[in-house]
Amino acid sequence: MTATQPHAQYLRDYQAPAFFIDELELQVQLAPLNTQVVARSQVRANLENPSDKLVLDGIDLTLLQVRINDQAHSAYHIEGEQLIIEQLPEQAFTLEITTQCAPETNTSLEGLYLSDGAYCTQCEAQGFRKITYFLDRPDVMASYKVTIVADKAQFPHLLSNGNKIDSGDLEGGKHFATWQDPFKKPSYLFALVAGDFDVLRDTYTTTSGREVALELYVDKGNLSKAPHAMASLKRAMQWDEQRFELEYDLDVYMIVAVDFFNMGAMENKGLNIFNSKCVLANSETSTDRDFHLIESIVGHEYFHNWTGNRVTCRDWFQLSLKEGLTVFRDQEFSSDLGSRALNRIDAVKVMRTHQFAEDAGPMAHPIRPEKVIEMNNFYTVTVYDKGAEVIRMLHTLLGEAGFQKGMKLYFQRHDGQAVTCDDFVAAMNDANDTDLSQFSLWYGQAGTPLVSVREDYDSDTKRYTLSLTQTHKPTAEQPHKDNLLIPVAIELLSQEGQPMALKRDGRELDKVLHLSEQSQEFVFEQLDERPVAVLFEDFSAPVQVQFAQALADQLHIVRHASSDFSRWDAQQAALSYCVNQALEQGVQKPQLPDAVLATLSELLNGVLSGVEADLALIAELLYLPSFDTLSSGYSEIPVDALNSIITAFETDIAKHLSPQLEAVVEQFKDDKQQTAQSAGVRALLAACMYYLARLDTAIDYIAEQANSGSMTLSLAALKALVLAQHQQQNALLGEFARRWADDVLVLDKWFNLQAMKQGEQALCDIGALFEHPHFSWQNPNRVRALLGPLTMSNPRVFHHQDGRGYELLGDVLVKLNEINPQNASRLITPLLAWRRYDAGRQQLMCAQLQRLMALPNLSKDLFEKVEKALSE
Ligand code: B3K
Ligand code: ZN
Repeated sequence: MTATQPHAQYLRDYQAPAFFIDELELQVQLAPLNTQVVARSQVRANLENPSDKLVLDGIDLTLLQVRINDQAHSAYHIEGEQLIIEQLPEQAFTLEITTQCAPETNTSLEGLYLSDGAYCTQCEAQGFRKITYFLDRPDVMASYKVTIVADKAQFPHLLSNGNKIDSGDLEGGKHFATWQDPFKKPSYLFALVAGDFDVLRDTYTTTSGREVALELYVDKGNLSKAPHAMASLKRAMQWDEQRFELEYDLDVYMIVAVDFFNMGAMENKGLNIFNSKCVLANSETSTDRDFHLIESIVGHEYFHNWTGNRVTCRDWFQLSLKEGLTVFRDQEFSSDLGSRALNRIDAVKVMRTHQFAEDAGPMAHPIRPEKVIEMNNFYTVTVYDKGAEVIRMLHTLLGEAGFQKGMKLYFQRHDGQAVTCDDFVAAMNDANDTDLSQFSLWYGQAGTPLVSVREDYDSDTKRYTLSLTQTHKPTAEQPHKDNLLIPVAIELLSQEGQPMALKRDGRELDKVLHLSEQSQEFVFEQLDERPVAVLFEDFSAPVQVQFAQALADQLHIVRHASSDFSRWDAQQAALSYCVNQALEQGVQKPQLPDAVLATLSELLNGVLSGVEADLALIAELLYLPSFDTLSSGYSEIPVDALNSIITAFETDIAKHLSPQLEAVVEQFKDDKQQTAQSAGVRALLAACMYYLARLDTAIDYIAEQANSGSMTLSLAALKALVLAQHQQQNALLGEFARRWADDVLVLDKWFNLQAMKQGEQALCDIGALFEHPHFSWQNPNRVRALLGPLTMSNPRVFHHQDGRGYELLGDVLVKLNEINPQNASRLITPLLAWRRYDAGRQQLMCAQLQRLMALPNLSKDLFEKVEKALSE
């Protein structure tokens, strides 16, 4: 934290380091308040960028000693967060630095800290500098040898990256372990863990015959919740071999689960550290979504071993090089193993709900940002999820074979290096002998492109013309934009619902149109009737689409599109259209058009008769777009009107479909299996309860599900009752809390449910939970469990015009600014969008931002966002 104005770093100022560190030996003597770290580095001057000073990064460290070539050295001084060493020997030398740090008081959960009695580390992006003074930047890659010393009884497991090469007992009940990592790595991939765990062990044999030991470390007593993550890891290893021909490269792969963790997980070489929420699962305590998420995150961290660790980033502006690509890989993993359509729906919801909003606010940035104050602020939906969409567009343009050729060349050229996004695109470009120069603009341009569509069918000539125009609104810090290369995948449906051939000049055309100019016309011939166009099939580009497609055509797509994703997408478009119509007409009692209700009814009849077999997909088709997704269509968000239209439409659905919803509930029973089919049944039952809870007709059934023994159904039932403000909600929530009082992860779910409460009393009830004996300001999962649902998906309570929701978030941020700035900075997001609300709300939200800005010790993390939000 800093009292002075933090300064920004710019991509354009990148310079190679003045020194390299080729080898690092760390000796770490663990103690809660005075852990001693001796760091012995082999330093080499970079002759291409010489300097007579070695400038190392370090934060919250007590410096005890500096030695050069085994002699005490005194020509150094500390300036802010840097140690500057002078009078250096020429070219190469050994530098030994002794420091102390205090893991016990490190509540930032960055660097070395204690999580419930276990030591662990988080170094990405710049946490290593809280462990020792170092060149803490990803283009400095060293081989690490690490010795850990700690009390043996308290910390029987001492872990670090690579292979254990030595261990033994020491005096005073202590012991040690020495680890060596054969691969050079940047400091952000360093990890150390010491604790008392239960271990689940397994092995995996790679295609080339290497046997890898797999070890999953969990808190004592949690072993029964580890097998799913282990099985997921083995599936990920196998999938990466089959689809990308990439094998694991060390003898051991370790995963440690800890309760105190800022994010989901971290891909440290050979020693992943995970938020326990992203590892632990069993069928009693976890939802189907938890199982799915764990598999995808275990996969994601594993896939980083190649895309991130073997080839890493030159500097942090290149973060999407590893994150966009690895998200793309984990999405493909989930899609190959499960339902491609559902995975695509999930990914697109994130884009439309969160990424488009980021693009529309003060934190808008390209997937390769140009200016950063606090790097932790850039682990964003833009860098990750839009980054993955950019990779997906490359995949769409080059095809699987071309994309894999590009990947091969990328590894061939850059294995063991720290490189840039341009290097990645160059490999894709060269391997395919193509020209990706216009495409590469996606890396540097912020904002969501808008594609406007006009269509024309001429029955005389049988020609159908699509006219597409791309426009790019200015975003924060980027007034001027270029035209991009936008892949537009299409399908044309006949009036019967059959796919029609795409032809011009008698030739069959590719289904992916390339929109590269500002406006282009695409003509299709030999069409005997007016086609219904499915555009941006599978969300082929991360854009917003403006297309006045008739409601009847949208519903035709819901019924007939070949892509299940596009069926859902058209349903969302139809519902958004209806919301917008109701808003424009300003009617007192908005009603869903009969045609929409008829389509939903038809879908449910299809389920009941067995025609619609993908129940999870139908469940998705039953929901309206979220409040945030709908908001993205308006420059000033009509909060109250949107809320009442959503309520009115949902009540319409409940009333009109109740006979079928009840019939579904009657016909489909949960068999408690962990299969996709059974999860589909549960997803559909959850959707039924969501609506039926409003009618009071199926309350006994719903109350029964709250205690059904399936966490998915239990949560869905409780959520339905909470949202409907049913009188039974408190009794059932109380029962749930008593039943799961000892399970931290399930208690988080209980906090989630509390934060979904509706009505005038809700905010008071939620505020009171900060005093709950199970609430902890230090545990990010707990803080987010309460704040996340309230601020992100409870707009009626959070955006209540009395401003108490904003004030509560302000109070939380003031507090977290001191305890855990990274967590604070993630929770502030809803306030940043203050300019998109009405004058009254603007004033109330802005007051909270100004309150933060006035804090004497505002963290860099919050400063960067608050300053942008206020000055935009
Ligand atoms: N690379 C980490 C995220 C680190 C976040 C630092 N604030 C997890 C991941 O994306 O795999
Ligand atoms: Zn990642």
